[in-house]
Amino acid sequence: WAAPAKATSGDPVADLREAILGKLAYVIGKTPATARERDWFAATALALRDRIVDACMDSSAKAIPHKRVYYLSLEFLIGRLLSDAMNNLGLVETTRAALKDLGVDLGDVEAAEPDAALGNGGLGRLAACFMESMASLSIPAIGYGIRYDHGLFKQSLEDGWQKEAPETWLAEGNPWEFARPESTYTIGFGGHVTMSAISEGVIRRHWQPAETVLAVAHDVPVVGWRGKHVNTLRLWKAEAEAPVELARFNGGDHVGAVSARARAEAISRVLYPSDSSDAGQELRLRQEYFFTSASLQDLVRRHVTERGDLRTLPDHAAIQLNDTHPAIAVPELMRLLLEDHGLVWEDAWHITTNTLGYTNHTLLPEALETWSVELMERLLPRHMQIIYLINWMHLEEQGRHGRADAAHLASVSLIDESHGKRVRMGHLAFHGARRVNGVSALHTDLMRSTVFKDLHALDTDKIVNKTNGITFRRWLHNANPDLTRLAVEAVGARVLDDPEALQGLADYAGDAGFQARYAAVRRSRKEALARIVTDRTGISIDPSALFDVQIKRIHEYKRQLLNVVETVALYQAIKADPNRDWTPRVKIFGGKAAPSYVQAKLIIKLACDVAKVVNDDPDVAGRLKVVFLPNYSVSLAEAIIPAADLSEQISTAGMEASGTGNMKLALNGALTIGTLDGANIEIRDHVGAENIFIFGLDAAGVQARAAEPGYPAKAIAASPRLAAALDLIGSGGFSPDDRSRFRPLVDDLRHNDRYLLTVDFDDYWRVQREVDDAWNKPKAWWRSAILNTARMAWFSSDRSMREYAEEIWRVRVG
Ligand code: DL6
Repeated sequence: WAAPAKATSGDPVADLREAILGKLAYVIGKTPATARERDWFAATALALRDRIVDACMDSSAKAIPHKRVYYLSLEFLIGRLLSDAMNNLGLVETTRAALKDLGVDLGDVEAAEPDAALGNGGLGRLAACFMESMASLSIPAIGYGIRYDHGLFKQSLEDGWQKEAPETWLAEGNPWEFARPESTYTIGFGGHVTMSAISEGVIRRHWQPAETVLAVAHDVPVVGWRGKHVNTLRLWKAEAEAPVELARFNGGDHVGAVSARARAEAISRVLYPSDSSDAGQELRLRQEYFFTSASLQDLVRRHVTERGDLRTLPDHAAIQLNDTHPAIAVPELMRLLLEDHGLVWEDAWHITTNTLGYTNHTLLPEALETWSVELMERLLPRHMQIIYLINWMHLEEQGRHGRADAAHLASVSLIDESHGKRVRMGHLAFHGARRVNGVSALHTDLMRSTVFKDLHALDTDKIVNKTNGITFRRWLHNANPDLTRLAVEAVGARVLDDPEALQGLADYAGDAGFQARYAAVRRSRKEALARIVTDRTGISIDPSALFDVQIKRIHEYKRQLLNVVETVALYQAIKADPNRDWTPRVKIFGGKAAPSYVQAKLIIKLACDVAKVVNDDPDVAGRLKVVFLPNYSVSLAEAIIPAADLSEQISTAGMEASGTGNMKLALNGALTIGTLDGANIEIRDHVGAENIFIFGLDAAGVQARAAEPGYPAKAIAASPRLAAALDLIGSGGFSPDDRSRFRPLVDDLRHNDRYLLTVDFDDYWRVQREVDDAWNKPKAWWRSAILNTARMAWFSSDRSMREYAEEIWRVRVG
């Protein structure tokens, strides 16, 4: 099948202009005179979507792919899609010209697109980058997730306190998606399990759910670079089987008549706003099972239609579990194979364990998902039986290998019995997968030596490392077109197709003329960001100051507090010696705190209170400013990253699995100040130790120091600078209206300090002053910045995807 032929004038701009006008009139029902920017956006998106469909029809007209990747993720933080689509179709300038003909500015149209914030942070954004890269590499793939009505909450700051409001990206529809009601699956919950004997000694079990919900597919096409290949992001919307209980309605119970519908639809209503686990919340488990079951039913049906025999599933499907959120896939795939398709246990287990892969994204104990057996038995009784059986066989196997000691069995068991019985979803995913991967070299090593130590010992080939990556199409080409143009002029257009070509920029790193042009690009991005900052916060900042940026979720282990305390110490130092030659800095923060995360919200408030005092103090004017930009999002990141001079990656070593913001900032030429954590280590190895500022304890040092009793008190006693900063914060120096407001933060640092902020503080201060000195040597600074851009090619998500394809999925690229 091919797309219907369209009449073309031979003039691409005129064709697109007419297509946009047609959509505006016949789909949106507006004239150019009455159209708002949002209408122009929808018309433009629809016109471009047609081009994507053309490309898609071309690619799906090809033979059924030998093997597909199914990427299951509870989060896809895709952001805006218009610039991706235009760029990958090679239509940026055509679209700009077509809209210009109509008196419309492309920038305004792009700004009218709501961010699809279907994710919290790193994990969700990684999934979005991977989808784009798979399409660009022509890896046949379907991403499966949830079509949340409301993505990540909108953050506002009221007097520095984070307030949350619902996000409404679907309020005016989504022009990118196709509803596919024909792909609807029934998802069960609760109920009981019945048994029937099918022959002597063979018993079949059947789940009889008490409640069912429909999962309805909505497809968003994902077009790859140069429009060569289109994949699908299939998002499930929850619907009730009956939209209204008529008998109840007719009986006068008008609200009760739609209560089942409300309960069903609640599943895809809101994204959980925590980037660590929401264990214990029943709705979360319902979300996880809902999208996992729908996705598995869909891919099993596709396989049966295309190939007939389910035994060949591992040859034609690779299912990747993005963290443990879809880990229920292990018993669900078993259930589908056993119950719906009549396979025997051994075959079903062979298929399952040769089809699934599992990516771990965190080792923080509080973020490792577990579900109480009681809840699982109530919500998913058949799955709990299957998990018990898998576990029984797994533990029996240990016995056969002479490892039946209680400590070993407790460590490898899928059930944690230390605080009531809970299913360890990480262990379940690990045991059910053929390959398990970490997301940076350090993180993978720590997986092997800590959380999964004993499971790893059972099969030392299972854990592999796949360091994260980012798509350069979005994070360089789209976010920083001026820098991209400069790169193309310097080393040729092949940089657009092959990130490795960026290496060629190294030849220009010391070239004064090139440095000036590189610096001019940065300057223009900083001016643009300064306008955004003034618009959104009323604070004016000087683009010639060093822009020091920390943008990410607010979390204690990411140590925004370390940065704020250092800011306070710097403020004190400037006030004590105002005539010194201080390096002008603007500290820029952005990020959301989980709504229930009290300490994180207090850290935001502290940053805002410090900003108020510092920015109003004439003694530090021109030397230090502090900004907390509200409502951090993918599109705000696209504006901040090209404007950053310094990238703060200062997590406690061993705690940040990888990071991907660190990669985006370094690619755009910000120098990193960071700890030896996550992918920072690999970034240092690539950009060179002389082009990055490393400080603090490494992961082994953290472990050792954390075991020393009283380490925070010792560190504070040894650092008058840190002590003074903490005294000022703790005594209300930034909160005259409530002098004890920040006592909980300071007391925690003094007595607990789980994230070793006090221990790393002095080294952080020292290296920050090295940064000051380096900034004052522009020739060397720009050389380092250019070398960062030149040497980040390895962090392309195309590289990550190639590695997954070859070593985990065993699927052909291209
Ligand atoms: O792997 C993507 C991303 C890493 O870069 C971050 O280091 C890590 O914190 C993040 N994890 C999450 C939530 N984790 N869980 N579960 O976003 O993953």
